[in-house]
Amino acid sequence: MTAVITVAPTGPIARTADNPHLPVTPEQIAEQVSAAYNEGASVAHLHFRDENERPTADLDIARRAVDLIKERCDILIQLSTGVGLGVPFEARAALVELAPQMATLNPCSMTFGGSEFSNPPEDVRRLAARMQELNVKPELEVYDTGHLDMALRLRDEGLLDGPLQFSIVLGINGGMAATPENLQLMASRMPEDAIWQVIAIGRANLQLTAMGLALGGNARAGLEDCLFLRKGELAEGNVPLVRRTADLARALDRPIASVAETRSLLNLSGGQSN
Ligand code: KMH
Ligand code: ZN
Repeated sequence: MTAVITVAPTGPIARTADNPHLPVTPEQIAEQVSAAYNEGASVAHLHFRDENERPTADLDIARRAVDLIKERCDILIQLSTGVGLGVPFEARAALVELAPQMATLNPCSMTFGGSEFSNPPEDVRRLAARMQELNVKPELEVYDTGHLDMALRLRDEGLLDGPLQFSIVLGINGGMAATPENLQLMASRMPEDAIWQVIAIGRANLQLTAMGLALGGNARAGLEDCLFLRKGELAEGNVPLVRRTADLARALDRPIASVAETRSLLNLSGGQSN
């Protein structure tokens, strides 16, 4: 079975002071995404930054980054509607109007480190319905068992179409801890036809990514989730992280999914970006 590799180059939290190789401008993001594509990534999970490196839902910045990526490669675009803590929900939701192939959908509010990640139920329902109208495939970010139940409820209400695509996020303070037991539990609760990957934040990133691949999940790699290649060694950009993940998948007998294979696996048909 092939493995889909998603590159998450930037995220909302780290700054270049934490890792000087973090891409923050549209040009830097496009460069690192296309380099990651050459290493096997078929999906790019994107957050954007303003001129002060703050997370932004600015549509011009987003459009510019996506255009620059498309000039370089045909990687599938997944926009984060999480954007960044403190960015108003309506601004975050507006990103799906760019009609990417995919976008994240965070089903529940939660404590997120020292802040609050706000996803009120009626806003989430409205965003899910809009994504359905625009044929933007949701990637459901679940940080706890109850988030999975909420996603299944949205499916039962007709707001999500199968196959459902999940990210099991482990290691956020306020969500499930990054432990093998928690991953095993969540993987065992995935619907039969679901497509899923592990997002393990921080130190357990490599081990839980390997475990996810061994259990049949897909994999995500990039500086959004982990700034280090190994203890004490900052990753020199996204490429070393994606390359290692691709090597890991192949070692586990999971050939890397091409863009065409990923499209077919996810049943992608929509989005202007197609
Ligand atoms: N870092 C948080 C704001 C998403 O991309 O949709 C959660 C997040 C989820 O990044
Ligand atoms: Zn993200």
